[in-house]
Amino acid sequence: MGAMALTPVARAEDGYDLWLRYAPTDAARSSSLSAHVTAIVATGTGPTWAAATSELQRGIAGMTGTKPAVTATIQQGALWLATPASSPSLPVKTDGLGLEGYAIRSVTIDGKAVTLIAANSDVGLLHGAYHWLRLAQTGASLDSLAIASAPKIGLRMLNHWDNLDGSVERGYAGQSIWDWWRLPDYKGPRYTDYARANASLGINGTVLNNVNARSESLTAPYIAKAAALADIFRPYGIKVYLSVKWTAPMELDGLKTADPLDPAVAAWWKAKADEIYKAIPDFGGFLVKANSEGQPGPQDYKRTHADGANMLAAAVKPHGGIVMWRAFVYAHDNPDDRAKQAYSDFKPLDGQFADNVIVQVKNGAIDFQPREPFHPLFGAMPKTPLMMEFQITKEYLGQSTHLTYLGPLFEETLDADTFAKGKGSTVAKVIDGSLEGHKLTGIAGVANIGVDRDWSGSIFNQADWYAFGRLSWDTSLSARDIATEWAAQTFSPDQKVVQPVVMMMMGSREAAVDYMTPLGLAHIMNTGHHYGPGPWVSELARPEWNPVYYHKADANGIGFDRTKSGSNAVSQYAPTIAKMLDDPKTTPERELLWFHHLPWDYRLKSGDTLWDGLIHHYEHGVADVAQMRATWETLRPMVDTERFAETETLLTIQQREAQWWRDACIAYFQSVSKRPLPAGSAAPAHSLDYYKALKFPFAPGN
Ligand code: GCW
Repeated sequence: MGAMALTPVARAEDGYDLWLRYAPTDAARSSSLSAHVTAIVATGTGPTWAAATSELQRGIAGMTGTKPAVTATIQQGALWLATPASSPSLPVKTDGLGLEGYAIRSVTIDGKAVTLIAANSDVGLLHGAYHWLRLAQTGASLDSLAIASAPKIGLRMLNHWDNLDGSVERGYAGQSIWDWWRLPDYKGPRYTDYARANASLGINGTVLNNVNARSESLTAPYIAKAAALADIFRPYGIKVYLSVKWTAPMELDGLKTADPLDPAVAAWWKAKADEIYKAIPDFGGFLVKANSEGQPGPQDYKRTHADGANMLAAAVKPHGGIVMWRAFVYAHDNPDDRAKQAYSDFKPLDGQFADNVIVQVKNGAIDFQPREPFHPLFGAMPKTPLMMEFQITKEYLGQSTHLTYLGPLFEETLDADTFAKGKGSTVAKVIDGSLEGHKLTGIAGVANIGVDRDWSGSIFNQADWYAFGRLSWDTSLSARDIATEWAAQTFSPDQKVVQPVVMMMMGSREAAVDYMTPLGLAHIMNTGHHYGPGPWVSELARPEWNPVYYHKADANGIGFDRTKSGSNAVSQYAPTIAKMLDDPKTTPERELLWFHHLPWDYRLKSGDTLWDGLIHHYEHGVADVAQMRATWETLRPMVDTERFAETETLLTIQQREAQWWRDACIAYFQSVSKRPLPAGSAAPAHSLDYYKALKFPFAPGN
């Protein structure tokens, strides 16, 4: 018998490692990496230094098979970590890097070539270490490095909509990763891995609990649990924040009121803040959803959002804390266009907020749709710091089954020009504070994280967490470049893998727009769970919960008239934009039906009538998904079995459901337009009644 081949232990590619896989590289790359890290030179001490050096060791060991030593002496080919405190004779300047940025430089010290990672703080070094590892994993050159990087936005946050019972509102990746029941004692390894993943992107804050908050999270046992998490995250530069319920003083301690101007209420919050800061000295502050979707708030006491925010802000101010006050408000007794209500409520309050309050505004004025015009509050409250709220979890974009990469959505919003101070007043400049000179700046993403082994419900959903983090650090990055580096780290730096993956990702969001809500349509998803089509839904108690409210399709046409002769939502934008959006001819077609109600015979730029064009968009969406599937199939030999098969199956679901969206929407719109389908378009597979009868009582995340 000949020698038996040893079966290699299969590398588990179940997605747990995210983009920090540090997979073995080929021999040439491996020896180049080893030559660039003959040792890690580190003279600082403490948990953040340990996190940085052990991450570098883990990364190099994974990629090359050899773990470099950590030493205090510089040698040829070393990777040298240094702050002005650890190395007083630092050969590079660190001014301009702030407390979180870093420089990476190829330098020669005493005749020895080394790669220096320099920063003003330990956390800056950690960020620099992750940047270097990104270069290493993506196959970039490690020679002649001259990198300097610092974030422009101060607060780069995840918002968890996680409930104390372990469920996650709009979560599609399993239960909450916070094991509230066994905290503060049991601190599983996932918490550290969560911190590593976030630190690798520069995310520096996390709101642990749902904005639909329970007051129990402010009780002593839960403060202790939050403190345990804060202790784990601290070395990674991540602060903990909590969502608060407005009526907590009444619910927890029997106060008669939650009126923000009542001194007893203010005193309660002050004492509560003191209690929290005793347990978590670097606690970040509060996030508040008030007077929105049934949540209590200051308006219940005839006070304004500013009254409420400022009272809380005073409570955390002595400790350096902040208040993030959400502008996601619309009221059941307000008959005005829902898209206008946040602006109407908040714009008059500009200038009234305390200096440690930041108003958190969703990217669009309705609710995280596949496409929305940027929120009119951006650029409209010059005296108030505004932070962005994106949704990473894909409530309206196919949840954890559809591949819809959100990078292009984030990028489109950040690059949108508000014209608030003339051309070039982008949303990115509003939120990084540069447009109006604000120091308090922030961006938040509603997390898509759960206990699923792959964290995010699918491998490709991880890219949305990644893209959010990267753009938070640097809003000028392109969605394409981010997809490219994500694909290289997640699958392989081989261009034969990266290019097709990036192609799939970059077209995926527009495909979803096309098969769900083309030409500026919005919110025609089925009710409650928001999964699948429901353009016919019209029976819900509140008008603005019904899809028919949003599309207004009838025998004559379709779309929501937000022009001067309609709801006049256009007037909430700067005059240049308002004028452009008031006329369908100058409105970008991708937002056409968001702003205009148009006859079915309206001519699109393609020459199609609106009716025919709508059908064609639905069909493009379906065809694009078929193309994505075909592209993925070409990758079969190059992607590990487990992750290949998952994506293959999910794309099969997506194609079937894109077809479902197309057929159900066409069946419905045809029932109102009474028009024939354009030549070559197939009739829906089933009757409208069939689609209406589909029910999903146990859809996740609801
Ligand atoms: O529209 C919605 C979601 C809710 C969410 C709300 C919000 C947390 O469907 O689940 O509640 O937005 O952002 O407050």
